Amino acid sequence: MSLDFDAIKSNIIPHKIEGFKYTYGTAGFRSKAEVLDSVMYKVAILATLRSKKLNGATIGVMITASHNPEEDNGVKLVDPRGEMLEQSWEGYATSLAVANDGDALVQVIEQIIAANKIDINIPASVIYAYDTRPSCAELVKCLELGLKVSGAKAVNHGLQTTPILHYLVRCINTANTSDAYGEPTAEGYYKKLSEAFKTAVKGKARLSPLHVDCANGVGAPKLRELLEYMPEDVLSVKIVNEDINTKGQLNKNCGADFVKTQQRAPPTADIHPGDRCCSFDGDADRIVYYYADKDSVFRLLDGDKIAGLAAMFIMELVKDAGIDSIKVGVVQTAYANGSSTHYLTKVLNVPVSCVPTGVKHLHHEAEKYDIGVYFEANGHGTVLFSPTALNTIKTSEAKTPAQNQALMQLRALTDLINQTVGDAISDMLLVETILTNRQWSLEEWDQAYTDLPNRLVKVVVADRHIFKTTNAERQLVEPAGLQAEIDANVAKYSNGRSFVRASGTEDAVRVYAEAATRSETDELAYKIAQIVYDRAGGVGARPLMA
Ligand code: G16
Repeated sequence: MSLDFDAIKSNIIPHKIEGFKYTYGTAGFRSKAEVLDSVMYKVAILATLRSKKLNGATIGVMITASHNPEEDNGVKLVDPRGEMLEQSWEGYATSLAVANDGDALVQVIEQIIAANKIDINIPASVIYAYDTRPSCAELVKCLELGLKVSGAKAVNHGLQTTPILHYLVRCINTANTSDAYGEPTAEGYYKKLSEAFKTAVKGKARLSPLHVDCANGVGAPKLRELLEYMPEDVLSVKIVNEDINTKGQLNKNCGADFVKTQQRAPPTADIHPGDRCCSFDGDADRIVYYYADKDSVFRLLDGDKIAGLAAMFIMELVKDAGIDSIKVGVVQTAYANGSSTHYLTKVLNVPVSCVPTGVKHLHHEAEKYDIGVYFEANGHGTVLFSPTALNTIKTSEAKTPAQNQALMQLRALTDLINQTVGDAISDMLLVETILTNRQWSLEEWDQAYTDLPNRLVKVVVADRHIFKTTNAERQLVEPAGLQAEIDANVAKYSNGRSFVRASGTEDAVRVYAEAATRSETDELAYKIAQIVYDRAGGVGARPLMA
């Protein structure tokens, strides 16, 4: 169906606030929900164009602001294989969002069509879903208007976690091919993951109950649905923070981002030594684990620890299965704790790459390995199996019962792990698989290495876009001279490391620091935060150590 430019023009939803800076960043568009109506309309048109460009393949649209507070919202596009939108199209998203009248909008659309030689007569297919934010209802209507005027065949998948939407997109686009990913329904997802989990832990004693903090978000109802497919004697889960109906509760003093940045358990979680706990974020694409040690001290097992655990287990399975030709690699970002990188490179002897923040960067780098384990320290990540690795795992014939067992488990892992994007539910099942096989407590898992103390500080500045980085965000290029000042301060601390980057999801600059001791780390983090505040137009209160 061709494009009705008159309808697109006359239905345009204008910006509510003039001069607002719209950018398709780390995780799509993200800001206060009230300024996003116009963006939804245009994202719908972009999804339609993207589908037409890719011969009518189904494109996904997810309305969520993930870990952000409830008043925020956002939207991101999902490409046909379930990955994030191809980077070269992000600029189009921004150009469309900025266009604020019908003529300007049509002009941008025509430019996109010409630059990509899009045949506008190809029918477009788009699916969409949303999280539990109260603002979703109105934003969905704006998206639907955009889909209607651009003539896409659209299917509403309702309330879903971000990773389930990614799964659905891949399933739809691979249906009836040799690469078919699964049944394109949430039930299909639950069945696939639960069956794989049962196989992967077969014959092993179930662990103690896992306490799952769902951030009062969409992860709660979705995890409940998954558990209907999982007998209690295989996995025992106690859900906390599942209030999705009370206004203001989403991500409030709970969830993976709270636990990681505050380095403490949610106040609502009554944890005792020996309890096994984890937290999802608001759209269930991140997970971190934690426990209280015998002295009731909080201990965090973040994305770095999950990457180490997964790499260790998978490398052993590959070896035990006798398929050592398959090479495992790990991808991290600058936020990875120095101790984790040391553990991976020196103890596990696994190659490690460092890329800028944002799962799209990690995902692409992980594709370069036969088996690529990627995790951001914040708990966002997954494991990718290359077509060669999948084929080897599928077709290798075991010569011994031990090889057979390892191959069977690897096969289960390829179904258990969401290959499209980081997924809290799937990652939780991966960690539970490994711990169940080892019969490990969280304390035993934590023995792999000791994190260097670290601190993340948020600094609000007049314009965060003036911060430009290089070397996988480990160094600042602009504002000029700032990096030299950071370096001079870092040099005063043993094991000191610090970097500064603009957030892609919040209007703030992030300062990360680590050092040999907790007090030195905090001192360094706040010193750098104050330098940023003083030199780059700090707004509000100057950062001060609590
Ligand atoms: C998003 C991205 C992540 C990134 C995080 C923080 O997560 O998908 O890859 O690590 O934002 O980004 P920033 O520091 O730039 O704000 P989520 O879970 O919010 O979608």
